[in-house]
Amino acid sequence: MERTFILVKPDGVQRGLIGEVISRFEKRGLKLAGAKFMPVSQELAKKHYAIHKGKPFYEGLIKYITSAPVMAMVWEGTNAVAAARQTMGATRPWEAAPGSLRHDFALEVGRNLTHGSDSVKNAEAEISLWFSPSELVEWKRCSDDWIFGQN
Ligand code: IDP
Ligand code: MG
Repeated sequence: MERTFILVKPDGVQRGLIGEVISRFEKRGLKLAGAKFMPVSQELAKKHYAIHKGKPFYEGLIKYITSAPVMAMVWEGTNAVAAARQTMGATRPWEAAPGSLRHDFALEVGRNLTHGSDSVKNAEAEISLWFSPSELVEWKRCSDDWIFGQN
């Protein structure tokens, strides 16, 4: 089953929105495969955001993501990458669809609450950057067939 990597960024943690973010993904039907609450080192932040190196917002982004703990998570489900991005909303909160997390809880692009992988390939790379295999849980959820079932 497809997996994606999600972060509740420092602003979400500081604002007490970890539960809200988890709740949205749970209610959507995505299934939790791993989670840890942790500080982010400079080294990890730079690896995670390597693709943005050189962009005008890069230094500020590293400062932001290392400024307080984050909730790092792996969620799985049908089209997990795209579904999670949709639940998060567009990068710029003022362009995010009503009902999405970034629409409902953010105003600034530099304080946009969550990170979510943007492709299956990047999801795999980010999951292995942030989690060791033993930290990921495979489990049978009693609602799996009611959410992932095919007719
Ligand atoms: P994403 O988080 O929706 O995938 P990316 O384009 O990958 O968006 O950018 C990574 C993060 O960098 C964004 O979530 C946001 O926090 C920050 N960011 C992106 N563009 C800007 C900008 O123009 N100004 C300030 N921060 C930005
Ligand atoms: Mg991105």
